[in-house]
Amino acid sequence: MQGSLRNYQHSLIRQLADCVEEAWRQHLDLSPYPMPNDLGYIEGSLEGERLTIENRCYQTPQFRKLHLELAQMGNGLDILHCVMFPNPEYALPIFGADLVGGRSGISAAIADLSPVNADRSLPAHYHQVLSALPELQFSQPRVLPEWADIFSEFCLFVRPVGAAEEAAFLQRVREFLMLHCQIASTEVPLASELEVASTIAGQQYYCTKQQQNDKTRRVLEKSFGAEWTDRYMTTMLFDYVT
Ligand code: 18B
Repeated sequence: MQGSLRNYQHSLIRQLADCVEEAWRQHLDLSPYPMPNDLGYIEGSLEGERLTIENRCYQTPQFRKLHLELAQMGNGLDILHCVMFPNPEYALPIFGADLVGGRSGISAAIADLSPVNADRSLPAHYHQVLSALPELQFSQPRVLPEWADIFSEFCLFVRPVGAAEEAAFLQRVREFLMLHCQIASTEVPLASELEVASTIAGQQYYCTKQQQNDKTRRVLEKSFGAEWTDRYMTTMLFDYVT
């Protein structure tokens, strides 16, 4: 995986992108994910703001789609977006992360292992390990918007201030990823169709909520227009099995 947009992005974005790919390569059996040709590298500049997007996607037996996206607007706004969509035959939560920032620092750093089962609680093993991690203190915690009822009690949402908080965020996301990849790689498929239907419904709920993020929508619309953005958010960022 050669160098890319990340070499020109905020250092926390570069480090998190490297960390995600390292976890995937180390623990998972990656195959290419059939991505529409025209979505690997995208540039748009409808209203004058040039937005460059780089997508990488893989699949594994346990994951329908592993998606890492890096984006940069002009030279000012850097974004990392990552979602690990489980194959719905496995009762796994959804790992998701979003980093948004630029020159003056990262304004939003979000990471979670989000439950998708019927009672929207994490599987016991996840809960046990995550509860045992030391609680982190950030000087600028952020408040989730109304649509964001999909996240777990372990969700991190902060504006990291300074090198120590950036490192703490990165380390916690590394812990999420290691736990998740380790559990996922030994997970066996669900036996009942009813249970599979329930994870499908949970993933669908997660995606429809994420599609309501107007901050994401607005950034994409400025460079690509409303129609393209709607299609991109529903087919590339947050698509689901029905
Ligand atoms: N997102 N983010 O991925 N978003 O994709 N993101 C923002 O400082 C993009 C995810 C999440 O406060 C902001 O306020 C673009 C995933 C939440 O109302 C901008 C892309 C998760 C918020 C963008 C992208 C996720 C948020 C505002 C495509 C979680 C707070 C930054 C490349 C797992 C929303 C700021 C709020 C914020 C933009 C969460 C500009 C364009 C996977 C909760």
